[in-house]
Amino acid sequence: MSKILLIKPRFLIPNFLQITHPMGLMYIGTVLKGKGHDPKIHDCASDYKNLKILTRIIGDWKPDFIGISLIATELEQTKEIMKVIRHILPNVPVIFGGPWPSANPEEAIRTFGADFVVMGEGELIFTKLIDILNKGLSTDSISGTASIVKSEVKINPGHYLTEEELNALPFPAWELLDHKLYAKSTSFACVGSRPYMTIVTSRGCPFKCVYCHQTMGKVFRKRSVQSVLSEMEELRFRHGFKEFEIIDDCFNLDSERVRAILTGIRDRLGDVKLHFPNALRADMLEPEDMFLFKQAGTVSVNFAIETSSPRLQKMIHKNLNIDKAVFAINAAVKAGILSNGFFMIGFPTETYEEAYATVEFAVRSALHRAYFFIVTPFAGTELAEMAGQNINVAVNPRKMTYFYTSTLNISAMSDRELQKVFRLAYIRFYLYPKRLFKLTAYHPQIFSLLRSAFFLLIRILSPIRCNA
Ligand code: B12
Ligand code: SF4
Repeated sequence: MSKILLIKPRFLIPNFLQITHPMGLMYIGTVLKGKGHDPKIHDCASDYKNLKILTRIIGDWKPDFIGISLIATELEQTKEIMKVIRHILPNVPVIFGGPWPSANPEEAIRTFGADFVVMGEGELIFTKLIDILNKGLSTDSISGTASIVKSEVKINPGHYLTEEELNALPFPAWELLDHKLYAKSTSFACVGSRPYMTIVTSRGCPFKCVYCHQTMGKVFRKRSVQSVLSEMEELRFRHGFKEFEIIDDCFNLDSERVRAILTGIRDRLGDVKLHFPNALRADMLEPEDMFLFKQAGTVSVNFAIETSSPRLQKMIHKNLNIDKAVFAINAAVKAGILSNGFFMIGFPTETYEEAYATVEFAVRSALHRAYFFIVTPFAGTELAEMAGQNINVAVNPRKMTYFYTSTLNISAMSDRELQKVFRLAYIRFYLYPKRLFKLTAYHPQIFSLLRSAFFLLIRILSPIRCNA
């Protein structure tokens, strides 16, 4: 049995904790436990400023292995975490996993000092790696890993879990988390802090949006309806959770399955609240589906529209049918669901007129809330290639905030035009009396709404650092 510390670095803005349960680590934790290991999860949101708790855990508990799960924005804190680890336990094997290392294994090893990278879904590969390390066997050729072999980074491609393997996984290790941390933080759904649990019912997405890291692969793999409902029943009746956030990349790809899950929730779970913050594919929803969402307890949904321009929809390979999306939004609002939209401004070749048309689309829509983001070409995406820059240098994590991840202007707009349309977007959308009234009436927590308004102001007022 090995003691394995699983660390979740964070990227936060002061006093604004928007975090999600570290699902990847909970899945890895449950498999490790099944193999007789002793895993512990540490979420750095709890000691974000000084990593004091983490330092104590590493010093006192002395794990045999350390795993770190990170996305692109968490690189800066990962550097600090690595300093703490190497200071206290210089020789402990450190394994990186998650979206960023999976896309950048060489940099994870050379620049950040990981001993191994597990690429893609880690449940089976990580457990195998630990087993091989414990037996003292060669780690040079384990598929799905990267490591230094003869002074070179050797990458051994892996494969995604099959649907059968996905369904065979035990439920996530909820017991490894400090639930109070998530209950007091702002969740992905942005409806205020309260106890809730996150659920992943499928993995992978067949679409090919150019800005997406596509970390879960192109094959949609679904958990069985029975498995999803059993997980929710266990959370509801054994652990007392009444609120759930479903964060699949494409929850509504298979309409029949969606209807079966929602009907099951309605009939078997009783009085629960559901949120779909990682967005539903709006043009694949029949308007009448939204009533079933509501009957099952849905409080909020997000729709990722990104742009109203058919030209740009094609260019970014999202190909969203805007007319159908409008039907879905209207149906969701009519059903009494808090409906939010995600929009992106500043795609390559995007003109001021196109960006402004997207803003107008949002303003005229029935959406309660809209989030506008400036397009960020992250390394490893097709968008980064389209933007044609040395993105690892140009997108500087030190200069990012949650709202302004982009430090680049890759559009056809001047920096001034981009800033203008971005600010106008928020002002035009929210300074609309009818919308403000509806938003206040629908929003589940007024305090959280006021806090969002405060951060909205920061968003509008702070300077955007283009080409910094
Ligand atoms: C929840 C979520 C959020 C939450 C929480 C983010 C966080 N810091 O944890 C919120 C809403 C805050 C968020 C925000 C953003 N997000 Co986000 N988000 C997600 C989402 C939808 C789900 C993550 C999840 O739980 N997945 C399910 C679990 C099971 O998968 P997993 O975590 O990847 O874990 C598996 C493997 O990666 C691996 N693994 C993971 N960790 C480890 C560790 C070890 C040791 C090992 C061995 C293996 C391993 O094994 C796990 C099990 O199979 C993903 C999309 C996705 N499908 O994953 C995007 C995603 C992670 N987000 C992404 C991005 C870009 C962002 C933003 C930058 C967006 C923006 N504003 O521009 C912001 C950043 C905000 C911030 N504060 O850092 C990208 C990350 C790309 C990258 N290369 O880093 C993703 C992948 C979306 C995408 N497809 O492009 N996000
Ligand atoms: S629909 Fe979402 S998960 Fe799928 S490719 Fe587009 S951004 Fe990525």
